[in-house]
Amino acid sequence: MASKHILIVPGDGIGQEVTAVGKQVLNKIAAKFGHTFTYDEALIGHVAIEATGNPLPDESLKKMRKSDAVLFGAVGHPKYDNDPSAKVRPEQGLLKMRKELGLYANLRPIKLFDELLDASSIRPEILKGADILFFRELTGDIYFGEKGRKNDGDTAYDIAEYSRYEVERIARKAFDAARTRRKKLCSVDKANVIETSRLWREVVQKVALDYPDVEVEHQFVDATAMLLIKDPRRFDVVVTANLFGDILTDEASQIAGSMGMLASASIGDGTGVYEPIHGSAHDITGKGVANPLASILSAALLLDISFGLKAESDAVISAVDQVLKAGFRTRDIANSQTPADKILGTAAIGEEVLKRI
Ligand code: GGG
Repeated sequence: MASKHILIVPGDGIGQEVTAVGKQVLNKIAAKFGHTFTYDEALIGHVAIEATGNPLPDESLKKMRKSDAVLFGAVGHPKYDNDPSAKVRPEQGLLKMRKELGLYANLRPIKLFDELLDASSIRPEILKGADILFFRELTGDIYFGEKGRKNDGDTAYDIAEYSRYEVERIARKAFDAARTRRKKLCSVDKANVIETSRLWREVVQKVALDYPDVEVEHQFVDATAMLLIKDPRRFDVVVTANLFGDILTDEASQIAGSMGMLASASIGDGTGVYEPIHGSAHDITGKGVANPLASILSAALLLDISFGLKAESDAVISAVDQVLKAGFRTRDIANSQTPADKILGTAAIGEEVLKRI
């Protein structure tokens, strides 16, 4: 029987709605399997700025460090998107959390549930069986390098930086994962143009020597963007830099039918953070229609990776599968054939998952 302390960090917009459902799922797992999960909450993002002026208050960081795992929602607010001169922004909280907790590896499984073959705009015969595990490097690259303005503000710059050490540690995580899957690894870069990508490729080639059982290919990011749509089943484990991973996994979410289906795990030196890959989606906030399945699947990753509770994690994934098999959908994964009474809101589809755990 496990006794664990989980920090719930809903953040902004639909983060609040979907994380509430993720927490219900964790509660149900604790009750069913006899574990004791205790909870606390912390602020991040726009809600933290409103309350304290800081997108990641020290108190939140302290609570994260003391927890066994964090279930996180999303950050963002349209008011900052339309104000490029804003000095304090919700996303700064997200980046600081990743840096301070040493969360250098972001795992993003792109798994298509068979029942959602018709939710994707990609042809089913190309898609069926697609199953990719992305490793997005999370604490380096252009996101964390020096940035600023010069020439009286008329020129802007963001510096991309990677050290050998940073590339090697994410590469090793990805190779280790490839060994447990189809033993295929694709490293994505832009080594024909970018210096950090040349170092990236050099380091991955060196690490590959320690994994002779893993088949390695190197692809440019632009070619990868095309191949994900043309032939997604050719990929097994994909490892890439922060910016490329951010963009490619949003694209790859269409393989799984919707951004609302993609969970992620951010791991590294300390407490792991689990979150849907989607953002705060203010256009649907408060309407009760957000898809909570990515948060539920993030809770499944939390149980497996941070707590080692594989059977419990599988029970969550199986419950999601059964809900989809029963024909239930949220708006984002429904199509013109979905009966109206099968299209559920956030809380109702959460209830269907809970019933099947
Ligand atoms: N749950 C993911 C989230 O809140 N995304 C918003 C965002 O700012 N993402 C940028 C990033 O992931 O680097």
